[in-house]
Amino acid sequence: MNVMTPFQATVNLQNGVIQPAAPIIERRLSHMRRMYANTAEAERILTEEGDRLIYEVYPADLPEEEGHVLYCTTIIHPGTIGGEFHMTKGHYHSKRDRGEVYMGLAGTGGLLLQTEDGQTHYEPMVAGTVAYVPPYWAHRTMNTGTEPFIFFAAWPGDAGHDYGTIEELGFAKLVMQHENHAIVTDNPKYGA
Ligand code: M6P
Ligand code: ZN
Repeated sequence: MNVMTPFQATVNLQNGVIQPAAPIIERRLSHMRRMYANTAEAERILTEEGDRLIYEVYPADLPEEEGHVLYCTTIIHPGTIGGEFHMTKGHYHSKRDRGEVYMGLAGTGGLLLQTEDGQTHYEPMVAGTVAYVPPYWAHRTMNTGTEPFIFFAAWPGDAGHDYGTIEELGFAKLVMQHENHAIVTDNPKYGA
């Protein structure tokens, strides 16, 4: 039996920084250039404006093993690409029957979910929203506001991240800016 010493960490509720934490993960537009529906606009931004920082993840320094509960914060910076809100890559869990829980800490955002058998779901999120990701649902979050959108996440240590399925197929829905709010539209490229 490997008994870990209990510990605590602090989440800064204004900027999402966890201390102590493992090294920060930075996701820039170049890491997800084909994930935005308007790929031409993504390429234009990369060429003319540079490699935008889309989001950052502060992960707890914990083993990715069965029995542990992993956690992190994610900070998605505000902005759009061809009208599509800045978002995470999104993933299924490698072990599909593992769930996850999110809690909004600051800003305004959304959680887009889908299953492999074609169900889709969208939940808006603000500070204090607890959104549950049941087993089998792929999940992606987006910033639908004008300030950083910050949320906390916790999930089973052996869940794993499957990015490949989303990289290949995308999400069936897009979350787009329409006047001053978010609308969920069909992804014309989904399954194409
Ligand atoms: C949430 C959790 C993390 C995930 C992060 C960024 O905080 O689901 O596991 O890493 O969002 O999302 P992604 O890994 O899809 O880029
Ligand atoms: Zn997850």
